[in-house]
Amino acid sequence: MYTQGLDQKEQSSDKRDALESAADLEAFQKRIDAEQKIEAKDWMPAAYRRTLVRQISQHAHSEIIGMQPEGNWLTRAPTLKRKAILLAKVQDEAGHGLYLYGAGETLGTSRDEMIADLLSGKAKYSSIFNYPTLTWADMGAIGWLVDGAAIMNQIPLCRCSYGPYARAMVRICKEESFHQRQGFDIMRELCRGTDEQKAMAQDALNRWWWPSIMMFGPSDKDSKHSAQSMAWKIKRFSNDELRQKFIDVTVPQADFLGLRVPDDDLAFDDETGHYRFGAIDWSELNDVIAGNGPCNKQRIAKRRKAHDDGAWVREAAIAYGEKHATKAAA
Ligand code: FAQ
Repeated sequence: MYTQGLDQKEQSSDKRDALESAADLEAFQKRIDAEQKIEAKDWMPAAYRRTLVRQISQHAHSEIIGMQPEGNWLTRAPTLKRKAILLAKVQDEAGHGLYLYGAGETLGTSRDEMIADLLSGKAKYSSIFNYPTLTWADMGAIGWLVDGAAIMNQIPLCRCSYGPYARAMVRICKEESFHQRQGFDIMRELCRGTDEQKAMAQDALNRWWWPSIMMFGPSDKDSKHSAQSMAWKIKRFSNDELRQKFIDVTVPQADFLGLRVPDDDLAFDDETGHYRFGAIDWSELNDVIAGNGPCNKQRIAKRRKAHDDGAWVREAAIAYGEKHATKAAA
């Protein structure tokens, strides 16, 4: 359905880069600067296409791998209502993965290729999903902080220059907003509960705070893709700008809950109107991205097994398609 760009894949990316004329590149940038949406069949620089396939596929992989930490609690949710809400949320993440693979396919890379890159370890997914979910309060912290960070990053993506990605993000953001609220609601209930429940909420905040602010990616000075992605209006804000917005919005929410953000240097700066915060341990982010986080191996092993276990479904779908194609041809 979405593979109309596949015909543009025949030449190698180097050849395509070399064939691009200065006039084509200039005309393309003019369209971007005029806020015109780029659509699947439009001409685009090969590097723009590669950047989008990289980002959209990594985004899709994050949604799919991101089902695991919360999926771990589906059978242990404290009430039937909480279980139903969590189940709906985890299913939404699967849907997000599918819309995003669909958006990626419009650029001429098939879903099978994108998934192969995830399973081989070539493609990344968000660092945040390599941390364990130890208590029920982690379901609250993930919804509140991880979905909260995801929304902060993804609302500007609704204005991304590439039409199919921008449009996919609209529905995703609406669903992420529900996810964030259900997480905050879990935290609020725990914080109004017994001392033990409040301590559980605090412990979850302690463990998820720093990984959540690392989700926004390396600092601007180390972000190799930001300058070009912002010039192409794929990214509308830099990693540091979004991180700061998230901190500014989230610290008052922690205050409302009566929880302490685990950062001794956190302080509101009256002059700038923003929170100042402590040094981020970039070595932790680099380690997790390099595959050495607490759960990287477990997450990818589980994904590979799920993929292998689903082989019969893909085979059956192909056989069914072939049967109908033969009938139609006859
Ligand atoms: N983890 O030059 P930059 C969600 C990589 S969805 C792992 O700054 P860029 C919903 C980056 O890929 C969460 N790798 O890169 C949910 C690049 O490596 P590469 C996912 C990271 O692309 C909630 C290198 O570092 N959201 O949470 C990370 O300009 C709950 C250099 O970095 C998206 O994917 C990281 N945190 O900016 C689901 C949003 N950060 O590719 C379930 C779309 C950076 O050269 C449960 N993506 N890297 O090998 C983006 O906005 C951007 O791609 C950034 C990175 C901001 C993530």
